[in-house]
Amino acid sequence: MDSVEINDKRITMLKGDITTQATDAIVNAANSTLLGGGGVDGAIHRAAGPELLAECKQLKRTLLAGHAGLLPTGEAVLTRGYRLPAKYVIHTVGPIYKEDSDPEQHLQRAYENSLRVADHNRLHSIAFPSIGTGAYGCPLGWAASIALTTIHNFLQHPTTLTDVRMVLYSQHDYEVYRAVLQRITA
Ligand code: AR6
Repeated sequence: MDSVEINDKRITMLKGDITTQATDAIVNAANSTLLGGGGVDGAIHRAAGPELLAECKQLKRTLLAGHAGLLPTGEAVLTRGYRLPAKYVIHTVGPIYKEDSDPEQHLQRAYENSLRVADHNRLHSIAFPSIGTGAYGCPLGWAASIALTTIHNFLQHPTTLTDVRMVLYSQHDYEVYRAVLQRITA
């Protein structure tokens, strides 16, 4: 199943590069430093241009000053999208699977807080990558189940969001997410 409708809202699975999505926001699977990195984080910073890193540095000095300039695992912050087709980037941090004290709760919070930030800013569309399943080593099926259950539950309540996309980078990831969507909405 590629998509599911909940009231007048839709969750869609896509295979591709999240930096090409023209949604109100795309989500970045960042690390706590917010200074960029590899994987989807690197791709988003390259496509957005240097202004994105400058805004992240400013957030570290202001909003995140009380946390030593770090974004805690499971939290989410918003910046502009600069040269991206998306208007905003919501940066969140997934759990490092083998090191985290409670990876399930932290991955769930990463999705939920990203959705909350989008709703708070009255956004209508958002695209997520598969948070935590690259460098951070989260098992794919486990992460897909948490991701899609959290999104599905969030859309049961009133929200400005009507279009939530999961953008999977490989055919294998896409197929796993599709199967999990089918299972949780059966
Ligand atoms: N579009 C969509 N998905 C992508 C793209 C893209 N352009 N590029 C990679 N992916 P990862 P994590 C997929 O490692 O596990 C960074 O260095 C990728 O195939 O990007 O949360 C950060 O700075 C995988 O399925 O994120 C952190 O240090 C998924 O995105 C750390 O990695 C997530 O893989 C975060 O690790």
